[in-house]
Amino acid sequence: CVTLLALQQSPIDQVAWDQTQILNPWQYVGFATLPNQVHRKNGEERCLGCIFLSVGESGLGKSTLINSLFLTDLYKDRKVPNAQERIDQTVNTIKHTISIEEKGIKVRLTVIDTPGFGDAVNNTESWNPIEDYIDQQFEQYFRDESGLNRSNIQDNRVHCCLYFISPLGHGLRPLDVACMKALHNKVNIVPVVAKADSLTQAEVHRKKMKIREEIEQFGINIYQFPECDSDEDEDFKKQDQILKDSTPFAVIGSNVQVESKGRKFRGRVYPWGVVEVENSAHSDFLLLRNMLVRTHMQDLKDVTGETHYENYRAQCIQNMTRMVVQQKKCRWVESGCRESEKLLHMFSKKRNVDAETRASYIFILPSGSSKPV
Ligand SMILES: Nc1nc2c(ncn2[C@@H]2O[C@H](COP(=O)(O)OP(=O)(O)O)[C@@H](O)[C@H]2O)c(=O)[nH]1
Ligand SMILES: [Mg+2]
Repeated sequence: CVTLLALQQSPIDQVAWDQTQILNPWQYVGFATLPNQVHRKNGEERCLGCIFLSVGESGLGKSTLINSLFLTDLYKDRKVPNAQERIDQTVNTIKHTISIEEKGIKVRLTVIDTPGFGDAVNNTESWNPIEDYIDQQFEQYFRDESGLNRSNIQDNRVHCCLYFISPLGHGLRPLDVACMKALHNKVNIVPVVAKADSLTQAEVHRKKMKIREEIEQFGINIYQFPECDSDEDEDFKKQDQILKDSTPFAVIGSNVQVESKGRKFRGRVYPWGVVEVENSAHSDFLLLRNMLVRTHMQDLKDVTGETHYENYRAQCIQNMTRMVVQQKKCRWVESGCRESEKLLHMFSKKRNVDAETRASYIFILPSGSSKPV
Protein backbone atom coordinates (compact mmCIF):
# COMPACT_ATOMS: atom_id res chain seq x y z
CA CYS A 1 0.00 0.00 0.00
CA VAL A 2 1.33 3.39 -0.95
CA THR A 3 0.54 6.39 1.18
CA LEU A 4 1.18 9.91 0.06
CA LEU A 5 2.35 12.24 2.77
CA ALA A 6 2.23 15.90 1.95
CA LEU A 7 5.60 17.54 2.44
CA GLN A 8 3.98 20.09 4.74
CA GLN A 9 3.48 17.36 7.34
CA SER A 10 6.99 15.96 7.07
CA PRO A 11 10.02 17.08 9.10
CA ILE A 12 11.66 18.22 5.83
CA ASP A 13 9.36 21.18 5.92
CA GLN A 14 10.87 22.53 9.15
CA VAL A 15 12.87 25.01 7.11
CA ALA A 16 12.91 28.70 7.82
CA TRP A 17 14.08 31.20 5.28
CA ASP A 18 17.69 32.14 5.77
CA GLN A 19 17.82 30.20 9.01
CA THR A 20 20.01 27.35 10.02
CA GLN A 21 18.36 24.05 9.42
CA ILE A 22 19.24 20.81 11.17
CA LEU A 23 18.43 17.84 9.02
CA ASN A 24 17.37 14.44 10.24
CA PRO A 25 19.97 11.72 9.69
CA TRP A 26 17.78 9.97 7.13
CA GLN A 27 17.53 13.21 5.21
CA TYR A 28 21.22 13.38 4.60
CA VAL A 29 22.41 15.56 1.72
CA GLY A 30 26.14 15.10 2.18
CA PHE A 31 27.34 18.57 3.15
CA ALA A 32 29.25 16.99 6.04
CA THR A 33 31.80 15.77 3.50
CA LEU A 34 32.52 19.31 2.36
CA PRO A 35 35.51 20.03 4.65
CA ASN A 36 37.36 17.22 2.85
CA GLN A 37 37.05 19.26 -0.32
CA VAL A 38 37.90 22.57 1.29
CA HIS A 39 41.53 23.54 1.61
CA ARG A 40 42.31 25.03 4.97
CA LYS A 41 43.83 28.47 5.02
CA ASN A 42 45.95 29.40 8.07
CA GLY A 43 44.14 26.71 10.03
CA GLU A 44 40.81 28.44 9.41
CA GLU A 45 38.02 27.00 7.37
CA ARG A 46 36.83 29.04 4.44
CA CYS A 47 33.15 29.92 4.42
CA LEU A 48 31.22 27.07 2.82
CA GLY A 49 28.75 28.20 0.28
CA CYS A 50 27.78 27.59 -3.26
CA ILE A 51 25.67 29.53 -5.72
CA PHE A 52 23.56 27.67 -8.24
CA LEU A 53 21.66 29.06 -11.19
CA SER A 54 18.71 27.10 -12.50
CA VAL A 55 17.81 27.79 -16.13
CA GLY A 56 15.16 26.20 -18.31
CA GLU A 57 11.67 26.82 -19.57
CA SER A 58 8.74 26.95 -17.13
CA GLY A 59 7.23 23.69 -16.00
CA LEU A 60 10.33 21.54 -16.50
CA GLY A 61 10.49 20.83 -12.77
CA LYS A 62 13.33 23.21 -11.82
CA SER A 63 11.92 24.28 -8.47
CA THR A 64 10.91 20.73 -7.59
CA LEU A 65 14.37 19.38 -8.39
CA ILE A 66 16.14 22.09 -6.39
CA ASN A 67 13.95 21.27 -3.39
CA SER A 68 14.66 17.57 -3.82
CA LEU A 69 18.41 18.12 -4.22
CA PHE A 70 18.82 20.09 -1.02
CA LEU A 71 15.92 18.62 0.96
CA THR A 72 14.47 22.05 1.52
CA ASP A 73 11.47 24.01 0.49
CA LEU A 74 13.08 27.02 -1.10
CA TYR A 75 9.92 28.03 -2.92
CA LYS A 76 7.40 28.01 -0.09
CA ASP A 77 5.95 31.43 -0.91
CA ARG A 78 5.93 31.02 -4.63
CA LYS A 79 2.92 31.87 -6.75
CA VAL A 80 2.65 30.08 -10.08
CA PRO A 81 1.70 32.75 -12.68
CA ASN A 82 -1.23 32.18 -15.01
CA ALA A 83 -0.97 32.29 -18.82
CA GLN A 84 -1.64 36.05 -19.08
CA GLU A 85 0.91 36.84 -16.36
CA ARG A 86 3.44 34.65 -18.14
CA ILE A 87 2.83 36.54 -21.42
CA ASP A 88 3.49 39.85 -19.64
CA GLN A 89 6.46 38.55 -17.67
CA THR A 90 10.00 39.06 -18.92
CA VAL A 91 12.95 36.94 -17.82
CA ASN A 92 13.75 37.66 -14.22
CA THR A 93 16.36 36.54 -11.71
CA ILE A 94 15.22 35.72 -8.18
CA LYS A 95 17.65 34.80 -5.43
CA HIS A 96 16.79 32.32 -2.68
CA THR A 97 19.25 31.79 0.15
CA ILE A 98 19.21 29.24 2.91
CA SER A 99 21.71 28.09 5.51
CA ILE A 100 21.84 24.40 6.13
CA GLU A 101 23.65 22.63 8.94
CA GLU A 102 24.54 19.01 8.65
CA LYS A 103 26.66 17.18 11.25
CA GLY A 104 28.04 20.49 12.47
CA ILE A 105 28.92 21.72 8.99
CA LYS A 106 27.16 24.91 7.99
CA VAL A 107 26.58 25.63 4.33
CA ARG A 108 25.08 28.74 2.83
CA LEU A 109 23.21 27.73 -0.25
CA THR A 110 21.98 30.19 -2.85
CA VAL A 111 19.79 29.32 -5.80
CA ILE A 112 19.07 31.86 -8.52
CA ASP A 113 15.82 31.13 -10.28
CA THR A 114 15.10 32.50 -13.76
CA PRO A 115 11.31 32.58 -14.14
CA GLY A 116 10.04 33.61 -17.54
CA PHE A 117 12.89 32.03 -19.49
CA GLY A 118 11.67 30.39 -22.71
CA ASP A 119 8.06 31.47 -22.10
CA ALA A 120 7.79 34.13 -24.80
CA VAL A 121 6.78 33.53 -28.43
CA ASN A 122 10.02 35.13 -29.49
CA ASN A 123 12.80 34.10 -27.13
CA THR A 124 15.60 35.88 -28.96
CA GLU A 125 18.20 37.03 -26.48
CA SER A 126 15.96 36.07 -23.54
CA TRP A 127 19.15 34.84 -21.87
CA ASN A 128 20.46 38.44 -21.67
CA PRO A 129 19.18 39.08 -18.10
CA ILE A 130 20.85 35.83 -16.97
CA GLU A 131 24.12 36.78 -18.67
CA ASP A 132 23.90 40.26 -17.14
CA TYR A 133 23.34 38.79 -13.68
CA ILE A 134 26.49 36.65 -13.95
CA ASP A 135 28.49 39.65 -15.21
CA GLN A 136 27.20 41.89 -12.41
CA GLN A 137 28.46 39.42 -9.80
CA PHE A 138 31.87 39.30 -11.50
CA GLU A 139 31.92 43.11 -11.68
CA GLN A 140 31.10 43.42 -7.98
CA TYR A 141 33.85 40.94 -7.10
CA PHE A 142 36.31 42.80 -9.33
CA ARG A 143 35.46 46.10 -7.61
CA ASP A 144 35.78 44.56 -4.13
CA GLU A 145 39.03 42.90 -5.06
CA SER A 146 40.46 46.23 -6.25
CA GLY A 147 39.24 48.00 -3.09
CA LEU A 148 40.85 48.45 0.29
CA ASN A 149 39.06 45.75 2.29
CA ARG A 150 40.11 42.74 0.25
CA SER A 151 40.10 40.25 3.11
CA ASN A 152 36.32 40.39 3.61
CA ILE A 153 34.95 40.08 0.12
CA GLN A 154 31.53 38.53 -0.17
CA ASP A 155 31.72 36.12 -3.06
CA ASN A 156 28.45 36.15 -5.01
CA ARG A 157 29.85 34.70 -8.21
CA VAL A 158 27.69 31.97 -9.74
CA HIS A 159 29.44 28.62 -9.44
CA CYS A 160 27.15 26.31 -11.35
CA CYS A 161 24.31 26.57 -13.85
CA LEU A 162 21.90 23.65 -13.93
CA TYR A 163 20.54 23.82 -17.46
CA PHE A 164 17.23 21.96 -17.82
CA ILE A 165 16.58 20.28 -21.17
CA SER A 166 13.05 19.20 -22.08
CA PRO A 167 12.47 15.43 -22.21
CA LEU A 168 10.20 16.01 -25.21
CA GLY A 169 11.59 16.66 -28.67
CA HIS A 170 14.81 15.41 -30.19
CA GLY A 171 17.91 16.64 -28.45
CA LEU A 172 18.59 20.33 -27.93
CA ARG A 173 16.28 23.08 -29.12
CA PRO A 174 17.73 26.17 -30.86
CA LEU A 175 17.03 28.18 -27.67
CA ASP A 176 19.06 25.69 -25.60
CA VAL A 177 22.00 25.96 -28.00
CA ALA A 178 21.91 29.76 -28.14
CA CYS A 179 21.53 30.16 -24.36
CA MET A 180 24.25 27.67 -23.44
CA LYS A 181 26.60 29.28 -25.96
CA ALA A 182 25.92 32.70 -24.45
CA LEU A 183 26.71 31.45 -20.95
CA HIS A 184 29.36 28.77 -21.42
CA ASN A 185 32.37 31.06 -20.99
CA LYS A 186 30.96 32.65 -17.85
CA VAL A 187 29.67 29.77 -15.75
CA ASN A 188 30.00 26.00 -15.29
CA ILE A 189 27.07 24.52 -17.19
CA VAL A 190 25.76 21.18 -15.96
CA PRO A 191 23.05 19.99 -18.38
CA VAL A 192 20.18 17.87 -17.05
CA VAL A 193 17.33 16.12 -18.83
CA ALA A 194 14.25 17.07 -16.84
CA LYS A 195 11.32 14.79 -15.93
CA ALA A 196 13.17 11.65 -16.95
CA ASP A 197 10.26 9.55 -15.70
CA SER A 198 8.46 10.48 -18.91
CA LEU A 199 11.03 8.52 -20.94
CA THR A 200 11.80 4.81 -21.18
CA GLN A 201 15.32 3.60 -20.39
CA ALA A 202 16.13 3.24 -24.11
CA GLU A 203 14.79 6.74 -24.81
CA VAL A 204 16.91 8.20 -22.01
CA HIS A 205 19.98 6.50 -23.48
CA ARG A 206 19.24 7.76 -27.02
CA LYS A 207 18.50 11.27 -25.81
CA LYS A 208 21.71 11.48 -23.82
CA MET A 209 23.73 10.35 -26.85
CA LYS A 210 22.00 12.88 -29.10
CA ILE A 211 22.51 15.74 -26.63
CA ARG A 212 26.19 14.86 -26.17
CA GLU A 213 26.64 14.82 -29.96
CA GLU A 214 24.94 18.19 -30.33
CA ILE A 215 26.94 19.72 -27.49
CA GLU A 216 30.08 18.71 -29.37
CA GLN A 217 28.73 19.72 -32.77
CA PHE A 218 27.76 23.23 -31.65
CA GLY A 219 30.96 23.75 -29.67
CA ILE A 220 29.26 24.21 -26.30
CA ASN A 221 31.68 24.10 -23.36
CA ILE A 222 29.87 22.38 -20.54
CA TYR A 223 31.50 21.74 -17.15
CA GLN A 224 34.32 19.21 -17.60
CA PHE A 225 34.94 16.86 -14.71
CA PRO A 226 38.58 16.93 -13.62
CA GLU A 227 40.75 14.01 -14.60
CA CYS A 228 41.14 11.35 -11.95
CA ASP A 229 44.59 11.02 -10.33
CA SER A 230 46.43 7.93 -11.60
CA ASP A 231 47.06 6.74 -8.01
CA GLU A 232 43.33 6.69 -7.13
CA ASP A 233 41.88 3.28 -6.38
CA GLU A 234 40.01 1.35 -9.08
CA ASP A 235 36.63 1.77 -7.42
CA PHE A 236 37.00 5.55 -7.37
CA LYS A 237 38.07 5.56 -11.03
CA LYS A 238 35.04 3.45 -11.95
CA GLN A 239 32.67 5.83 -10.13
CA ASP A 240 34.34 8.77 -11.82
CA GLN A 241 33.85 7.19 -15.25
CA ILE A 242 30.17 6.46 -14.50
CA LEU A 243 29.73 10.12 -13.58
CA LYS A 244 31.37 11.31 -16.80
CA ASP A 245 29.31 8.89 -18.93
CA SER A 246 26.04 9.99 -17.31
CA THR A 247 26.13 13.56 -18.66
CA PRO A 248 23.55 15.00 -19.24
CA PHE A 249 22.01 13.73 -16.00
CA ALA A 250 18.48 12.39 -16.42
CA VAL A 251 16.66 13.57 -13.30
CA ILE A 252 13.35 13.24 -11.52
CA GLY A 253 12.13 15.58 -8.79
CA SER A 254 9.38 15.32 -6.23
CA ASN A 255 8.08 17.45 -3.40
CA VAL A 256 6.17 14.67 -1.79
CA GLN A 257 7.22 11.90 0.47
CA VAL A 258 5.91 8.47 -0.35
CA GLU A 259 5.56 5.64 2.14
CA SER A 260 5.69 2.15 0.72
CA LYS A 261 6.38 -1.18 2.43
CA GLY A 262 7.41 0.62 5.61
CA ARG A 263 9.89 2.79 3.76
CA LYS A 264 9.63 6.55 3.35
CA PHE A 265 11.14 8.19 0.31
CA ARG A 266 10.70 11.08 -2.06
CA GLY A 267 8.90 9.80 -5.09
CA ARG A 268 6.12 10.06 -7.62
CA VAL A 269 3.12 7.77 -7.62
CA TYR A 270 1.53 6.63 -10.86
CA PRO A 271 -1.37 4.23 -11.46
CA TRP A 272 1.18 1.64 -12.64
CA GLY A 273 3.80 2.12 -9.91
CA VAL A 274 6.09 4.36 -7.93
CA VAL A 275 9.15 6.27 -9.08
CA GLU A 276 11.81 6.76 -6.41
CA VAL A 277 13.76 9.97 -6.82
CA GLU A 278 16.86 8.63 -5.05
CA ASN A 279 16.88 5.22 -6.72
CA SER A 280 19.76 5.08 -9.19
CA ALA A 281 17.85 2.54 -11.30
CA HIS A 282 15.16 5.20 -11.86
CA SER A 283 17.21 8.34 -12.45
CA ASP A 284 20.64 10.02 -12.15
CA PHE A 285 19.40 12.17 -9.27
CA LEU A 286 21.81 10.69 -6.70
CA LEU A 287 24.75 10.95 -9.08
CA LEU A 288 23.95 14.61 -9.64
CA ARG A 289 23.53 15.40 -5.94
CA ASN A 290 26.71 13.58 -4.98
CA MET A 291 28.57 15.41 -7.68
CA LEU A 292 27.24 18.85 -6.70
CA VAL A 293 27.57 18.46 -2.95
CA ARG A 294 29.97 15.71 -2.00
CA THR A 295 32.62 15.46 -4.66
CA HIS A 296 32.78 18.43 -7.01
CA MET A 297 31.49 21.53 -5.17
CA GLN A 298 35.00 22.80 -4.52
CA ASP A 299 36.08 22.11 -8.10
CA LEU A 300 33.06 24.05 -9.42
CA LYS A 301 34.17 26.98 -7.28
CA ASP A 302 37.80 26.66 -8.34
CA VAL A 303 36.91 26.62 -12.05
CA THR A 304 34.67 29.65 -11.51
CA GLY A 305 37.50 31.59 -9.84
CA GLU A 306 40.42 30.37 -11.93
CA THR A 307 38.84 30.23 -15.38
CA HIS A 308 35.57 32.14 -15.75
CA TYR A 309 36.37 35.01 -13.40
CA GLU A 310 39.96 35.26 -14.67
CA ASN A 311 38.61 35.56 -18.26
CA TYR A 312 36.28 38.33 -17.13
CA ARG A 313 39.08 40.06 -15.23
CA ALA A 314 41.48 39.84 -18.17
CA GLN A 315 38.78 41.25 -20.47
CA CYS A 316 38.12 44.10 -18.01
CA ILE A 317 41.80 44.98 -17.72
CA GLN A 318 42.17 44.84 -21.51
CA ASN A 319 39.19 47.18 -21.97
CA MET A 320 40.52 49.54 -19.31
CA THR A 321 43.98 49.60 -20.93
CA ARG A 322 42.39 50.26 -24.32
CA MET A 323 40.38 53.14 -22.84
CA VAL A 324 43.48 54.67 -21.22
CA VAL A 325 45.42 54.41 -24.51
CA GLN A 326 42.51 56.01 -26.38
CA GLN A 327 42.25 58.83 -23.83
CA LYS A 328 46.00 59.41 -24.12
CA LYS A 329 45.71 59.51 -27.91
CA CYS A 330 42.85 62.00 -27.66
CA ARG A 331 44.87 64.20 -25.29
CA TRP A 332 47.88 63.94 -27.60
CA VAL A 333 45.81 64.93 -30.64
CA GLU A 334 44.24 67.78 -28.65
CA SER A 335 47.63 69.06 -27.49
CA GLY A 336 48.94 68.58 -31.06
CA CYS A 337 46.05 70.70 -32.33
CA ARG A 338 46.81 73.36 -29.77
CA GLU A 339 50.50 73.37 -30.81
CA SER A 340 49.69 73.65 -34.51
CA GLU A 341 47.18 76.40 -33.74
CA LYS A 342 49.96 78.23 -31.89
CA LEU A 343 52.34 77.76 -34.83
CA LEU A 344 49.71 78.94 -37.29
CA HIS A 345 49.10 81.95 -35.13
CA MET A 346 52.83 82.65 -34.98
CA PHE A 347 53.20 82.29 -38.76
CA SER A 348 50.24 84.50 -39.50
CA LYS A 349 51.62 87.04 -37.05
CA LYS A 350 54.99 86.81 -38.77
CA ARG A 351 53.32 87.18 -42.15
CA ASN A 352 51.58 90.32 -40.92
CA VAL A 353 54.89 91.68 -39.64
CA ASP A 354 56.52 90.84 -43.00
CA ALA A 355 53.70 92.56 -44.84
CA GLU A 356 54.05 95.61 -42.62
CA THR A 357 57.82 95.65 -43.11
CA ARG A 358 57.34 95.26 -46.89
CA ALA A 359 54.87 98.15 -46.90
CA SER A 360 57.32 100.34 -45.01
CA TYR A 361 60.04 99.48 -47.55
CA ILE A 362 57.74 100.47 -50.40
CA PHE A 363 57.01 103.62 -48.48
CA ILE A 364 60.69 104.59 -48.26
CA LEU A 365 61.61 103.53 -51.82
CA PRO A 366 62.50 106.35 -54.23
CA SER A 367 59.65 107.33 -56.55
CA GLY A 368 59.43 105.34 -59.79
CA SER A 369 60.56 102.05 -58.21
CA SER A 370 57.73 99.70 -57.14
CA LYS A 371 59.78 96.73 -55.86
CA PRO A 372 61.29 96.65 -52.45
CA VAL A 373 64.92 95.57 -52.36
N1 LIG B 1 6.60 13.78 -14.30
C1 LIG B 1 7.31 14.65 -13.62
N2 LIG B 1 6.75 15.81 -13.21
C2 LIG B 1 7.51 16.67 -12.49
C3 LIG B 1 8.86 16.41 -12.18
N3 LIG B 1 9.35 17.46 -11.46
C4 LIG B 1 8.34 18.33 -11.34
N4 LIG B 1 7.22 17.87 -11.94
C5 LIG B 1 5.93 18.53 -12.02
O1 LIG B 1 6.03 19.55 -13.02
C6 LIG B 1 5.25 20.69 -12.65
C7 LIG B 1 6.13 21.96 -12.70
O2 LIG B 1 7.15 21.86 -11.72
P1 LIG B 1 7.98 23.13 -11.22
O3 LIG B 1 9.01 22.61 -10.29
O4 LIG B 1 7.07 24.17 -10.72
O5 LIG B 1 8.64 23.61 -12.59
P2 LIG B 1 9.45 24.97 -12.88
O6 LIG B 1 8.49 25.93 -13.48
O7 LIG B 1 10.49 24.56 -13.88
O8 LIG B 1 10.05 25.45 -11.60
C8 LIG B 1 4.71 20.39 -11.26
O9 LIG B 1 3.39 19.94 -11.40
C9 LIG B 1 5.59 19.26 -10.73
O10 LIG B 1 4.92 18.42 -9.83
C10 LIG B 1 9.43 15.17 -12.62
O11 LIG B 1 10.59 14.87 -12.41
N5 LIG B 1 8.61 14.35 -13.34
MG1 LIG C 1 10.06 27.30 -10.74
